[in-house]
Amino acid sequence: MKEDTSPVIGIIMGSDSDWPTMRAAAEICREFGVSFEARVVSAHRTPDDMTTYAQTAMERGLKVIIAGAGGAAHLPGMAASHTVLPVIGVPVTSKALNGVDSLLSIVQMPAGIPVATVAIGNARNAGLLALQILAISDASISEKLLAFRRRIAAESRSKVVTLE
Ligand code: RP5
Repeated sequence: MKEDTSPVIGIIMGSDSDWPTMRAAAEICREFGVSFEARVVSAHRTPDDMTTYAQTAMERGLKVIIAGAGGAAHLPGMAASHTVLPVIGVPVTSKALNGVDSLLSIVQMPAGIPVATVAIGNARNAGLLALQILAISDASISEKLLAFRRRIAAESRSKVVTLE
């Protein structure tokens, strides 16, 4: 997926193996016409890069960071420790424990350093939450979110269940 210029949403992940999950966050940003960047930044394999990424994110113009990782998923929390930008964590499904390890690694942050954690594998919701944060000060994103909600409400109302 081609990176956008002047990104306002930063999507980072511990490995390229997280991309099949994390691309849903990028896709919803693109659907809404909001610029993003997507990078592999590992808390364990490239810790200095992770630190630099988070420490310079705000001055580069990012408004929200979405961070996904699996297993010993320290990336979202460590990124959050280096910035006051909101960080949304995406627990990626792991081979050994189906992502429960990722979820617990991300959600159990100590007091003072929050990470907004979405459900295991739900990068689309992470993208939507990032857009909702931006919508606080961007009426055009807010209007698109309201239209999106109307659409999913209509889809939900159109569902029919029957007892055969
Ligand atoms: C984590 O380890 C990554 O976020 C990924 O979910 C997991 C496995 O990484 P790879 O071994 O596939 O690179 O750091």
